[in-house]
Amino acid sequence: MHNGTTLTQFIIEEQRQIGASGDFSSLLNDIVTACKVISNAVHKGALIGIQGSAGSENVQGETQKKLDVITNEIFIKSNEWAGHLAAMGSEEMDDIYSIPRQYPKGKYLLVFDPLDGSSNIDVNISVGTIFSILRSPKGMSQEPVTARDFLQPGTRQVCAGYAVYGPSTMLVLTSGHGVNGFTLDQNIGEFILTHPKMRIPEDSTEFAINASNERFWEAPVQRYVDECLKGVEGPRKKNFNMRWIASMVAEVHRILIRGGVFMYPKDTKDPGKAGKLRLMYEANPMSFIVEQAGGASSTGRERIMEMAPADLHQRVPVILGSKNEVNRIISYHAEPPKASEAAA
Ligand code: AHM
Ligand code: MG
Repeated sequence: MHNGTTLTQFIIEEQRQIGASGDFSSLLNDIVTACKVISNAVHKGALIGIQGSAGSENVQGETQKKLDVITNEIFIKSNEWAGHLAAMGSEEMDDIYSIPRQYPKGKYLLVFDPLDGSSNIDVNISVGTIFSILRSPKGMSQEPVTARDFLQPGTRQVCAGYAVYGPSTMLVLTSGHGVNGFTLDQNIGEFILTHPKMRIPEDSTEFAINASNERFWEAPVQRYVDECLKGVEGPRKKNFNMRWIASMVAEVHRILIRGGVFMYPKDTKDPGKAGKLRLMYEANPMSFIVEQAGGASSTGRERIMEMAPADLHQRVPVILGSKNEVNRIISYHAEPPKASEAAA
């Protein structure tokens, strides 16, 4: 029998400390329920015939997996009814989802990626859910919410979290008072606080990047990775290790546990795209968590959480993780380009 703090207990106690209304706790509870339902579906996998492609594309022009569509639906159904939200935005929906008329409207906005890293589902590698809660600028008024209401910098997030569906299911959360991790006890259906006050080590010798894009990277990222690869013989005078799971949630989770740097930087692969990852429901929530755990998060040129979003589905370069490594990469971006690079 477990004897730890349940997530429900943790949320209610935190709410008492900050004197918040029960609305926020209750919203978080619905999000947690959605993550449990998704965890159950993901773990059943091929047994319930939900792997493979859905035969459709999302707003990014990416092929949707059946589970992308199903998990998006799970998130909507869990969160639309209780009266805490005014609208939702998702990686899987072109437009925002306004709360239907039959339900009361609330004061929060929810943005999410219901199943990040979904290219990993069919090969049975960890995937996750990422979410971010914002206040609706319309407050409790009955005025209709628009996509523009979502375009707030990451510094305004009320709460951010992710669930990682790995060997165990974990939920990691911040509401601006540090980061806490909970593990799902499948037998009792409750998340238990197993990783209180998570901290990212400031130094690290592990980096994560999709090296197949190397020829498209900018000079500062080329330089950083090159110096890591040179190991003890290079300017860093130490050996580095590399990981690439292609599942941002798993990658960020590893960094929260043992440090490291994760990069999906700006590249020239597709000049129309500033990066691969999405600001509102991937980069911002992960940046909030990483910063709250003592890490740093940047595009290389600016703090991600201070960016003024222009679009719900905006893409952004992401460099996050152990503070001293991220700061080093930022400093490389700040150096004037060499004459040969400037001419290129
Ligand atoms: P998705 O939201 O379509 O799953 O894409 C995001 C994922 C991240 O989890 C991961 O870091 C990245 O895409 C991997 O990209 P790549 O396949 O280029 O390595
Ligand atoms: Mg995603």
